[in-house]
Amino acid sequence: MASVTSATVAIPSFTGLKSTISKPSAVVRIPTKAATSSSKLTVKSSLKRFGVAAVAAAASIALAGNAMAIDVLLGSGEGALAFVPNEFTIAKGEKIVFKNNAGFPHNVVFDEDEIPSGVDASKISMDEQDLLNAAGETYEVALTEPGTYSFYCAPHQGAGMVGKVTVN
Ligand SMILES: [Cu+2]
Repeated sequence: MASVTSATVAIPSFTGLKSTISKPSAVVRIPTKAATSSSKLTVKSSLKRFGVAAVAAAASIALAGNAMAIDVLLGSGEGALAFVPNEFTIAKGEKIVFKNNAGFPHNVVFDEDEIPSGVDASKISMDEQDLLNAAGETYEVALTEPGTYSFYCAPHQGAGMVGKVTVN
């Protein structure tokens, strides 16, 4: 039971961030309704603590493996021109994998006016002209400077395809 609990604590931090795309396998494996609702409480409290103890959470994420990454879908399953999730928090150095999903072409451009000072937007962005044209194509980036970054999809910025990531 102890190991199950720690698994549900570790995964929800990412389940929350990954939003709809992640498969909550840890929850699925729990057999009873009572266990499921208690694991939801665990999820809630761990997410709350995530903000308060961001440093500790980031440390445990780092310990969990250097291959940690968050997936962000380009285009929602319902066909909306949006990043899913469009607002999330990650540990510095954690990889963001933008995955072309629907409504493409898309791309990922960081707003040079809304990233931490000293960060070169062109080094973390796709070229405005560069587009992901096929389902499953990805663009990966790791942000190493803590702060808040805004990004958008150049073809769909006017349609509201924008996002924000906080790096701790
Ligand atoms: Cu787009």
